[in-house]
Amino acid sequence: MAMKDWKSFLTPYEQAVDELKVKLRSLRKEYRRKNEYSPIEFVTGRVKEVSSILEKANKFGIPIDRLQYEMEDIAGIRVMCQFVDDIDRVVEILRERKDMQILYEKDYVTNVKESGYRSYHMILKYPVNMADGQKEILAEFQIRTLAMNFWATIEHSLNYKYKQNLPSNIKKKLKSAADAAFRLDEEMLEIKDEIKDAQKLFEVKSDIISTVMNNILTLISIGKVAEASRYQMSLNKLLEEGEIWEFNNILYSIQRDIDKYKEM
Ligand code: 0O2
Ligand code: 0O2
Repeated sequence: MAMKDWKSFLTPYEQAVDELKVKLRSLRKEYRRKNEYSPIEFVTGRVKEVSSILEKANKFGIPIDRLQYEMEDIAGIRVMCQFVDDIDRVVEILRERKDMQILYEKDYVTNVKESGYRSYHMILKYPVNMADGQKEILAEFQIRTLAMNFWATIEHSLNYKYKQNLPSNIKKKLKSAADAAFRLDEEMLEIKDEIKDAQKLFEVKSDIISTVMNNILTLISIGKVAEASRYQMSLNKLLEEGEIWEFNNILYSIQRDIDKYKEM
């Protein structure tokens, strides 16, 4: 296939990756807006490089004119989760969606690959609307924890360097690193509630601080500069170690002052 043809062949895949990234990132935003825990930490996506497509087609004996039917990961979306059980939630959410059709799933979280690789894969059919009409393409979701992602990224780059012929000492090290990543996920899951509470606390604090900051700006805008700098100093003192109730006290007090000045 000439390079110009590759460009037009890959255009719908690029469109699909862009759309799917927006859709999955929006899910995260929606959870955050509702102040709820998001099972999605972050999302990345890519269209496979032409050289990797050719290499894979060669390995699996896929003729170029069958690529669109037989190569499932030309469009790839990666969803990273904080905890192992978030993966199940993401999978359930994706199974319910009406804008894509899940064809099949590969559970490498339970059935760890020989290399030590863990991740949950979903292969889907996704319609994209191009200038010359609708086209259905195949895409792959890889859903994994941050620890699984860390391991897979390192292992992938080593495999790239050694062209699949990893020296046995490195293979052994990677296997034990995979076990360590697995244990990390297990241990993090045990303290998930604690971690979620801490994250929630952080979010609540950030919300209060930004409201207080906005109120300080309001005070300045109505000419109450001295009061504004008094509140700014009180806020600064709390920033490192302040408790939620102390931040709330400042918030309550500054809002009361603003209401008072606005009535005058
Ligand atoms: P935010 O606010 O940082 O979450 P694009 O589609 O252009 O937005 P692109 O080219 O796909 O982004 O970039 P990439 O490398 O796929 O990264 C996509 C998003 O994942 C970016 O977020 C990165 O910040 C985020 N990301 C990448 N690696 C990590 C990581 O290790 N931890 C975390 N938490 N996020 C990561 P955005 O979309 O810029 O927004
Ligand atoms: P890329 O784009 O470079 O990541 P296979 O040859 O069996 O690995 P298959 O049968 O198409 O490939 O499907 P599989 O096993 O589900 O793998 C598809 C993708 O999962 C791979 O894409 C990798 O991204 C990822 N993957 C699978 N096994 C491993 C592994 O052992 N280590 C790492 N780091 N990633 C893995 P590609 O084709 O490698 O392309």
